[in-house]
Amino acid sequence: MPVDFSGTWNLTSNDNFEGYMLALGIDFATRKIAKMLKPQKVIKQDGDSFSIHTTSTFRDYLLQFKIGEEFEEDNKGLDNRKCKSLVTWDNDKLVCVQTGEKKNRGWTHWIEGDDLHLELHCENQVCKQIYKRA
Ligand code: ECB
Repeated sequence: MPVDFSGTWNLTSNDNFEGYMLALGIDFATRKIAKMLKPQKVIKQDGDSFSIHTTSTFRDYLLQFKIGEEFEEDNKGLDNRKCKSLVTWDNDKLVCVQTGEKKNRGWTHWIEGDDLHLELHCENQVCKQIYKRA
């Protein structure tokens, strides 16, 4: 049985979000607002189907996918670039590769103790986030 990421999770730490946003070319004004946010993730996991809803007071982002099935992701409200995304299991880690204009783009989720971890990477930048159960 794979890990169950289902639940509601609140951001408690956000290391180098600025560097990640800079790598994505997010403008100064948007970065200034975005780095103040404490987003919440609502994750629904049903077999190989996932829904990850990231919400905040500024913008929301909904991602739905199936493990092993590549899909077009539009990153609407984020950097608005389209990419081809593929999510797979690496042992108990959920790994997404986002192929497109930006090199080395993707993210990894895993659970450590009661915490949800997320590493977001783009080009040479890595943002490390930790979420606690709501
Ligand atoms: C949606 C809440 C954050 C809104 C930030 C607004 C503007 C910043 C623009 C671009 C920065 C890039 C990403 C923002 C960070 C989080 C959004 C979702 C990151 C992501 O890919 O999460 C994955 C893994 O949980 C599921 O989509």
